[in-house]
Amino acid sequence: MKRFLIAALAVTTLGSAIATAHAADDVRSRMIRFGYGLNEDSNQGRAAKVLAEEIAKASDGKLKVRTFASASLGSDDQMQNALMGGAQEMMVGSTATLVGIAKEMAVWDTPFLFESEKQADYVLDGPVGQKVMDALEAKGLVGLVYWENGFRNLTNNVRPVEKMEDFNGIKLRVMPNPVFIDTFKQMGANAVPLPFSELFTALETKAVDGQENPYNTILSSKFYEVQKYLSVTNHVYSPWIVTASKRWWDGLSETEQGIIMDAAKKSRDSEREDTRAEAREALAQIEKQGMAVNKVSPEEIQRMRDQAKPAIQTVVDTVGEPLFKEVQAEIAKAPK
Ligand code: 2Q2
Repeated sequence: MKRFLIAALAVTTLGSAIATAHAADDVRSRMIRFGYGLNEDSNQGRAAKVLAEEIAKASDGKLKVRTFASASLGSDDQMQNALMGGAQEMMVGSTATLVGIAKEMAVWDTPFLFESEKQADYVLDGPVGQKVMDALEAKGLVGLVYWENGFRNLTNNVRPVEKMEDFNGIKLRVMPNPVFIDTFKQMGANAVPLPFSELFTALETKAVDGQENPYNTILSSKFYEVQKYLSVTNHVYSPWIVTASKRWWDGLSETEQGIIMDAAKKSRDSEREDTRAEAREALAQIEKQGMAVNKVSPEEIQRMRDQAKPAIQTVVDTVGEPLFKEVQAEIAKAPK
């Protein structure tokens, strides 16, 4: 009996030793460089920290994420190229800056596409959101999850934008993307494409008069220091997307990929919660910082929607009618 117990114990110990060795083999010590454009003290920075912590926790510290804020590894475009070439492992950035790489991404730039965050979550996390993400693979990128950047609003130094004509002559920085350029040209603005990393300086030196971004970014990037008017338009919902270098990703074990994917989903859920909580408080804070805020009337928003229609056609021409329609069908099914 005693001998049997010892034998059984030995087998169990040996078994778990083998299991441990196997798991250890599956997760190697790795350093993951994760870059992003906003500063550390932003919704993007906080979520990057969550992602790094979750990955460390699930890998017993073997997968170490080093985060690089404020575009210190480069602008969105530069980082995307580094990922494709395998010189950087991961990043988060705007889907809008990926359009030159995967044209399907332009579908998210459709002006006034989503009406609520709930609708956006449903479509982005559903099959069509996945399909758009999958278009990155052939280009050397792996899309993991969408985070929320949010509904975009307008700031400038010339005048409060209360009606469409107020856009006239405003030099407006837009994301380097054909749909954004087109949308604001339609409005009558002088649309100037610039990477986000150059935006604060461009506003400060008056190279441009204005820009458009969610409340969270206007606050965390301190645009209130260099901008006078904020006009509430909610003209488009911007997602962020967490991506990995496919070259690097393909060399990971399934266990490692699973750990990173699970952590990415956790970061997505907490990032959206954090972003929405911050957005609810942000406008009051922006006003406190001295910006003059005006809400554009529903009638004027409707005029802007009508005026933006040619830009919607640009989206359809870019992504193809089938994908555009698929997105519309998902929106129709989505909760409001
Ligand atoms: O205006 C922009 O470019 C921003 O909305 C984005 O947040 C920006 O591109 C970030 O992705 C920077 O990492």
